[in-house]
Amino acid sequence: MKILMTTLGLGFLMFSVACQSQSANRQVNDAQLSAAVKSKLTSDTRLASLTDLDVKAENGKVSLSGEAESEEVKRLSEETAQGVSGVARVVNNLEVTPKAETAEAHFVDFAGNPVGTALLTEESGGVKFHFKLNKLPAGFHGIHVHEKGDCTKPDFKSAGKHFNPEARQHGAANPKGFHAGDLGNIEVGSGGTADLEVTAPQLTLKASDHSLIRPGGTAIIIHAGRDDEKSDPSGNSGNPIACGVVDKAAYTHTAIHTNR
Ligand SMILES: [Cu+2]
Repeated sequence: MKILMTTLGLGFLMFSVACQSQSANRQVNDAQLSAAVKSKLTSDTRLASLTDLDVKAENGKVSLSGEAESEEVKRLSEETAQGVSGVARVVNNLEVTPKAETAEAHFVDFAGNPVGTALLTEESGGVKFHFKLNKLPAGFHGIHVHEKGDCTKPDFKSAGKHFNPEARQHGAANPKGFHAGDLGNIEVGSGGTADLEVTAPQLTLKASDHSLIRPGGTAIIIHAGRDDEKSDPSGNSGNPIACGVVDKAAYTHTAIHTNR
């Protein structure tokens, strides 16, 4: 009887040791598998827009969470994870959060010194411009989108006329107005800086004859004086003092906070 008990006890001990090492192995395998899947997903350029990606693995079952830019990216992520050796099943918890259409402009003055940025975001009511400007003369300045993406120094005449796809006259106060590219005035403070938002209802960043993203591009010009918002063609706003080409480069947070 005693021998039987001992044998049973020993057997149980061996069984539990085996179980423990099996579960330790499984944990190692799970960690390796999730790392392998994560590395595969993050190295795939088609999935570059995945953010906050988290991969968990449990006995060959792999769960993906984070944010995907589109349904297509979500589907491709699942397919890619499924292709990793050792993956039995993929639970796709990726959330689809479309990125806004954005563009940016980096302003320079007549000497080429950087004087601030504009971040452009497509919204339901038009294009929102967030200006962060510095080293400009205090006071009001007319500001417009011009029809060519060319800021050749020092006078910026290369940017052409106001962007005006509807062939209207200048200014919101003009009965025949206004140019789609008329952005009114910005006020620069005594320190030479401005931080403000303007929304232009007739502009878009999407494909359209009102799009700022067009062959030859567009530019934003800041003028020396105040725009009276009625005198054609430029509101008597004086010479251009700063210019920035509208660029649909990927928006980065650092871009708007550091003046490149
Ligand atoms: Cu102008």
